[in-house]
Amino acid sequence: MHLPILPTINATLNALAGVFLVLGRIAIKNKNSGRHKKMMLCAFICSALFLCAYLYYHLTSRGISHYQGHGLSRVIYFFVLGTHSPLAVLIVPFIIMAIIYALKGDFKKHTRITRWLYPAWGYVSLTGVIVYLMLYVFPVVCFAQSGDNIELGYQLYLKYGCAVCHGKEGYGNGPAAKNLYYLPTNFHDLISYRAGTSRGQMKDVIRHGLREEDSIMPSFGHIPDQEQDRIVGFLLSLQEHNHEDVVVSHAWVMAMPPSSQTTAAFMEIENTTGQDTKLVAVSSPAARSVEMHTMSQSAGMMKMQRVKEIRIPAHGKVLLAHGGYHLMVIDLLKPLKKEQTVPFVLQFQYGTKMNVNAIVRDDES
Ligand code: HEC
Ligand SMILES: [Cu+2]
Repeated sequence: MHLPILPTINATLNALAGVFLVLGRIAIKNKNSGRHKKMMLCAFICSALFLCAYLYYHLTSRGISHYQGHGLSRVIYFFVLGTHSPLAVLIVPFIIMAIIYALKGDFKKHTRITRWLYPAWGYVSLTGVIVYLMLYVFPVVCFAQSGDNIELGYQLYLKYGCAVCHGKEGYGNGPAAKNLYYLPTNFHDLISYRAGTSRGQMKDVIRHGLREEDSIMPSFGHIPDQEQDRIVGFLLSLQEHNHEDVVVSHAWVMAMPPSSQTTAAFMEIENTTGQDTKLVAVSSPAARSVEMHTMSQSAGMMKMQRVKEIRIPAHGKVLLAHGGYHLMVIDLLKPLKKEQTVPFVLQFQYGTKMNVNAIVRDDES
């Protein structure tokens, strides 16, 4: 969960101020005025720091944070914020007055102020925390896209027939595409969008179709709202995968005597995104087929075994190397020469493809 640092500090200061206020209140109820003084001083410092940080944040950050919720929660948010901010400023002179009277020993006047200052200050601290939770924490928790949701979005994409035009992998090359005057959008290619690439813009297209007279993109307003969101989540993931997020390095092919028609290829695959991905297929124009293999031990012997996919975890790296995962290059069309490069096409989940050139060299291990 990525939360902005300054608002997080502000919320913490508010929460601390609230705790000190309560402790200070308990102390004075128990007639422990020394402790009361310390606690109220701490509350004052927390609130003063908060006010400075709050002003600093709002003077320096360009955009104002907009609340993302709808309906009742939006009303609550604006009520809470609408009372929190003015009250936070309003109580400052009264806090200072209360402190001055306390220092002078004029406790009659001190309590006259604190009788209502206490709940007001408490309200400001509490609502400071609530505003923060509504603005930064709940949206992240409630709207975060998990890997499962994207998979689900893909299922819905197939279910509602988007693939007929846009293709199974979102490249805009479905079976119906060739009969259309306008090519369906290739979701991997940001330039091919006409209405826009953001979540809201795509949802608008799904709901209303493309509102241009020559458009063929139909309206899918009958799809339930939540399912539209899921589909858009999937489409967004295709855009993300376009941004060089999987990095392949050190690709090489084992040099073999000319008589051998089979060899193996190795490489390092790094996933720099926050989302797991899978290598689902590999091909090469230099061979009839390329299979993904792993080594496993059975009855004390190492054995090769074909696998359907290789998972590359989020922010993780998978090494295709001796004794582990590797690519079997089967039925070479021509014998390979040393130092020659062999092109491979790696295909990842949801159709992201990647070209990799591997160099032919001797086995060094
Ligand atoms: C009948 C074919 C067809 C089907 C089915 C179809 N689309 Fe489209 N879609 C298109 C075409 C064609 C475009 C390109 C826009 C244009 O020029 O009309 C497009 C464009 C889009 C765009 C991008 C709009 C832009 O900014 O350019 C989105 C998003 C989209 N489609 C989503 C979907 C989703 C989601 C589904 C399934 C629920 C779907 N489409 C089903 C034909 C189709
Ligand atoms: Cu093998």
